[in-house]
Amino acid sequence: MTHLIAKSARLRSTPYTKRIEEYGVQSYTVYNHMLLPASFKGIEEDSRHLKNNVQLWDVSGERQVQIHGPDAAKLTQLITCRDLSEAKDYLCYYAPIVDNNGKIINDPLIMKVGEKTWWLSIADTDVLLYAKGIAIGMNLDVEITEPNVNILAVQGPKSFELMSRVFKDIDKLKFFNFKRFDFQNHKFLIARSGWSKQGGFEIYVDHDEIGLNLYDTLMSKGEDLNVRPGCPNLIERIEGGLLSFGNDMNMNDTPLECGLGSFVSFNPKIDYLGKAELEKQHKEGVKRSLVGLKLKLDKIEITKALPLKIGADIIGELRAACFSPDFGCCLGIAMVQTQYQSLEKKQTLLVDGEEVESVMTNLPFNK
Ligand code: THG
Repeated sequence: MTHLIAKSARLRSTPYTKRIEEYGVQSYTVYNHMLLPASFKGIEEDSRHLKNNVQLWDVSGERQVQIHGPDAAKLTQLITCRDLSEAKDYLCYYAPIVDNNGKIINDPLIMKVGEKTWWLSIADTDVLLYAKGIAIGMNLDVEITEPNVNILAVQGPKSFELMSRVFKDIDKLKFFNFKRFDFQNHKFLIARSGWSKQGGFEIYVDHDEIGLNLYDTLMSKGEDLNVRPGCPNLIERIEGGLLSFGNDMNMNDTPLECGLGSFVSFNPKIDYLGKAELEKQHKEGVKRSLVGLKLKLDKIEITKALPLKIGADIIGELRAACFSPDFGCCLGIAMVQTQYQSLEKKQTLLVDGEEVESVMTNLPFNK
C-alpha cells in the first residue's frame, strides 16, 4: 500500500517542487523539514540511469546554516572536529559537527564563502539551533541564519558535458573546489561535489526565479544527453559507501566509530567541543565501527536498524541496506563490535532473527 504524506507549510516545499511533480516524482522523504525526492522511476532504474547519463537533483533539503560575523571562524571551528584553521575560500570541507562528548551532531560540507561568512551545508538535523545555543552560551559575536539557498545538483558521467553547455569555464573547476559562475547576469556559487560517486556539480541557487530558468535550461540543453530529474539514490550511495546521517550514523556514534578518522584533528593548536573525548577514544581504540555487509538475499528493505547476531551473541546492528543489481546481492552498512569483525569471511549472521549468509567487508564496497 502506498501512503501519502500530507503537505503543509511546516513540511517545506522547494522552488522546484512544481517542476519535479510535473516530471513525475514517485516518492519523497523529509530532510531538514523539507521535501526531498527519493525516487522517480524506482531506485533500480534511477540508479542505472544515474550511472550512465546525467540527472538534475532538487537537493534543497541540504540547507545552508550561515554563520556570519567577527566570531564566525571561532564558532565554526568550535563545533567541528576537522581542522579548519587553514580553510581556503575556494574549497569544500567534509567536516563532522560533534557535541561535547565527541558524538556526531551532523556531517555537513563546510565552506568559507566570505571573510567572515561560513556556510554549513547540512545533513538532516537542526544544526542552526545547536550553533545558536553554543553562540549564546559563549557570548560569541555572530549572526546565524538559514539563507534562501536551494541546491540543484547535476550528477552523472554526462554532467560535465551538460554543465559546459551552460557555464563558461566550468570544466576547469577541480573536485571539491567552488567558484562563482554567471547565468543570466547572476553569479551562482557552484562546487564540483555531490552525493554520488558518478561525478558532478552542485549549484547553490540563491535566486528562485533565475533558478527556475536554470532548471529549465539544464533540462532542455540536456535532452540529447538523456537528462532526467533524479535524487540521491539508495543503491548508488550504499555501493559507493557514502554515509547517510540518521541512517548509517546517529548522535550516539563518534566520527572515529564511523570511519571518519581522517576528518578528526588532534592538532594541539585548535580547540573544539568533544576533543578530549575523541583523543581518549583514539588512544584506547574504538570498540565498534561501521562495516559493509554482503548479504545473500535478493531483496531487503530497512526502515529502522535491525539487530545482528552470531548465535546468541548480539554483535551490532544493520542500519541501511538495499539489493544491488551490479553486485548481485544485498549490500548493508552495519555498526559492529570490533571483537566480532572478521573481514572477508563467509559466515551466517542472524539479521533480525533470520539466518543470512554474509561477508563483512571494509567500506566502500569492492566487487
Ligand atoms: N552536498 C552538499 N550538502 C550536503 C551533502 C552533499 N549535506 C548533507 C550531506 N550531503 C552531507 N554528507 C556528505 C557525505 C559525503 C560527502 C559529502 C557530504 C562526500 N564525500 C566524498 C566521498 O566520500 O567520496 C569526499 C569526502 C572528502 O574526501 O572530503 O562527497 O552531498 N552540498
